[in-house]
Amino acid sequence: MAFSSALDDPETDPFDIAREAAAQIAERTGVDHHDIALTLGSGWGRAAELIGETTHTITATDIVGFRAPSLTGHLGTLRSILLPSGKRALVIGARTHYYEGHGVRAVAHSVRTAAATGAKIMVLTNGAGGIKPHWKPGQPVLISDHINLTANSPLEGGTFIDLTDLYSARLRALAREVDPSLDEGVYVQFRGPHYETPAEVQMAKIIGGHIVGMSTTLEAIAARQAGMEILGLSLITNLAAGISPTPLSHTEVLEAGRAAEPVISELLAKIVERL
Ligand code: 8IG
Repeated sequence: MAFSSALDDPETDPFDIAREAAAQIAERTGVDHHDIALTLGSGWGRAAELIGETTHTITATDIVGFRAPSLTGHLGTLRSILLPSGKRALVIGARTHYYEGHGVRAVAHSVRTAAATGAKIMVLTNGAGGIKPHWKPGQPVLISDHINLTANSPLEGGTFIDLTDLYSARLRALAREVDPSLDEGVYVQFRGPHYETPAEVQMAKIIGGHIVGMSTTLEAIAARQAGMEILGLSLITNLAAGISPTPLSHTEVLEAGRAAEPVISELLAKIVERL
């Protein structure tokens, strides 16, 4: 049987594919170990230029298990960056979203690959909708916890993993040393790709959510399984449906991301300096 990705074959072990991907990255870059990894979501892309010196850029689809991103505004590269501290960062500009329908292995692959390169810290960033009414488009917030509404998990079989303090309190405190004004909230992942109805946003609020998005929770679970420490950051590009008086437009979302990009990228670069 032909599979469009090695990950689609149920006989393969996704961790073997991740190790193979990490070996390919080491071969392409000559860097056999990365210390931290960052997934840059909408609005966060410029951070790659600010955190250090990019020594290698790889087209993600050249690495086993990675897929071409389906969306403009999302990069399709992997970069190895030398940080001022001498540490190495792997920057993932190629996120596969759950809503693309390629399954949870495809979603978790970049995180598992990052772990296989040696990364002990996973920084997950995204663009998202805000539920707290005083939040403004363009504002970055820390993810304190999540509610996964995908009804899925990247874990296979009877794998029971504790998710207490999934979004590291230590790393959140460290981010607040850089910017004490950083607010935080519970991230609710919907499947998407449609935005929520106002009623769904009210549900998210009632169950304890503050941020709505279409990524991150499955990646965070996979990162925890891989033993990584996780920092989650959302750029609030829009107030969630019904919180804002105006309907959501993807163009406006991208525009808010672009406008905030220099500021939040600098924030992220300063945080990474301390990791
Ligand atoms: I950017 O309002 C962005 N991504 N689910 N809802 C969801 N995802 C988002 C939103 C939003 N804004």
